[in-house]
Amino acid sequence: MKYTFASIFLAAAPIGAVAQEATITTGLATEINSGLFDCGPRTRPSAVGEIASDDGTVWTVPAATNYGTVPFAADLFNECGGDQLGSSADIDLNSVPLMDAGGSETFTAYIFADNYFELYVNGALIAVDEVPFTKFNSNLVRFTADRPVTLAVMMVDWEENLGLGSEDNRGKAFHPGDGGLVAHIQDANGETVAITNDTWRAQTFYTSPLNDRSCLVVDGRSACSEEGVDDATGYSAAHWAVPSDWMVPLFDDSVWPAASTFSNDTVGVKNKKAFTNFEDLFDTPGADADFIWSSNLELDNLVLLRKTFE
Ligand SMILES: [Ca+2]
Ligand SMILES: [Ca+2]
Ligand SMILES: [Ca+2]
Ligand SMILES: [Ca+2]
Repeated sequence: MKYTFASIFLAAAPIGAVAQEATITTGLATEINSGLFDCGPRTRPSAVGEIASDDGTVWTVPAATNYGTVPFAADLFNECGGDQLGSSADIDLNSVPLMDAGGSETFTAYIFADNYFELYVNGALIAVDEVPFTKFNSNLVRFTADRPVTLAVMMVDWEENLGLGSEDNRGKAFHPGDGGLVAHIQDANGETVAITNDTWRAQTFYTSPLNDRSCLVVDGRSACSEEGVDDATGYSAAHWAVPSDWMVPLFDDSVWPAASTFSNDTVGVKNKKAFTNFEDLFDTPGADADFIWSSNLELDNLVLLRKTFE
């Protein structure tokens, strides 16, 4: 079954609406990489899989990434053998590599991503997240660029059950995980130039698990269950092709929905030092960055986000 532009147009608010056909896969993907990164015991493997949809297209899940091909973002807090700063007062900006996005003004981005991000600035991929799944980490990226600056972030809510957007959690083998990105970008004087909020654009490219294929678009709200179950191997997923130029400044994101915002409590970061050690950056008075995502924090797992600031 395909969800065409027409069916999406008729629905008031499908999950992460895209004006493009989705293709559907069912069941578990085949593992092609047992883990991009190993953080040791009691962490989830950042495995990668492949699965073919009904039309024969092969999809990489949870996403095709550039992991290992570009530098990792510097650590704010990384319990997988990296730096674990106690607070923003411990940041030494001069020790952070300066990435070149083609300009001369210097900026710093502070990022907490659930679970994995790749950061493009003015079309250039300048850093990726070293820890694709768990433990939860946070990062900073320094870069040079000229204004206007277009930030484009690929976000992946990683998964344990490849192709089925779920993990063993809360007593269920197939429990949908949630996503979320919070970021605060400052200029060389420490002045805020951008924070994550509803002025960003957010588009979904992979939605799973779908307990029933027909639940994807229903009467303004998804009817897809977000409950964990013991066996979801018969569940499905929707995939949309990522435009090759989605990260360049001139890409037309005007048809993408505005990002949805979520509270710290909804995303569940109060017990995560990668967030709480830097609340002055992520909950700055007067520049309080929101967690952002598509409209569905649980079921949308590959979400592309864009924002241009002057
Ligand atoms: Ca991460
Ligand atoms: Ca999810
Ligand atoms: Ca997650
Ligand atoms: Ca905040």
